[in-house]
Amino acid sequence: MRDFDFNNKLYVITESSISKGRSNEFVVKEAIKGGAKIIQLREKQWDKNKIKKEAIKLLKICRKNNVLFIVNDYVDVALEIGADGVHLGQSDMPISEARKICGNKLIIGLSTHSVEQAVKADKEDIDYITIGPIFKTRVKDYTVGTSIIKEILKKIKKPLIAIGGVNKENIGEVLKQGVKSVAVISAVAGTEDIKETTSELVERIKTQP
Ligand code: TZP
Ligand code: MG
Repeated sequence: MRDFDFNNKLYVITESSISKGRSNEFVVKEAIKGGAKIIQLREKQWDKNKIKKEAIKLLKICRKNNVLFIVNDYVDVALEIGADGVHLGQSDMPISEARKICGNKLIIGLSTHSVEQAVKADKEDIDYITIGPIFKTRVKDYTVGTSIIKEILKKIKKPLIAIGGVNKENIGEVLKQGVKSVAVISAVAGTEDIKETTSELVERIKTQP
């Protein structure tokens, strides 16, 4: 799976607390119907056991639909259930340690929040890099803006994915900076018509400038 093509993809991340009472299974199924090609389970308030159980269910849905499935934070859970990858942040375990644990069995993605972090991440044994929050979002108290994307793209080789406050209204500004893929939580999980919104975002990514 480490040869997955991260270009021109919509990456949908779960967050059950903003999903209007709908289950992650429902959100994921609808997002996949709309054309999402990467799904991440990200539940910061849940314990590991609950995450593992949920991950098994979501992995099954993703497998059936040939969609990539990534677990946030837990390398061991991702490995145990046979997920495609794990997503780590700047304060999670070092990439070298994570890679030692999983070998080439998992894709590793890393969150970055500055040019410096992205350039450093590009030298690590990882498969994609996220940059954000581009716009204002619930989970962080700062933004990095859109122009950082262009700056980072000049300096790195690994696939870059923009995240943070991206939605139907502003995705054009993000894609204009040259990034090929975008990750969203609330734009999909928090919208009424998940399938329709996903397919609009996917269409914008496919037809980006
Ligand atoms: N990392 C940077 S911004 C963000 C994460 C996990 C949250 C993105 O959520 P939303 O709802 O798409 O702004
Ligand atoms: Mg983390």
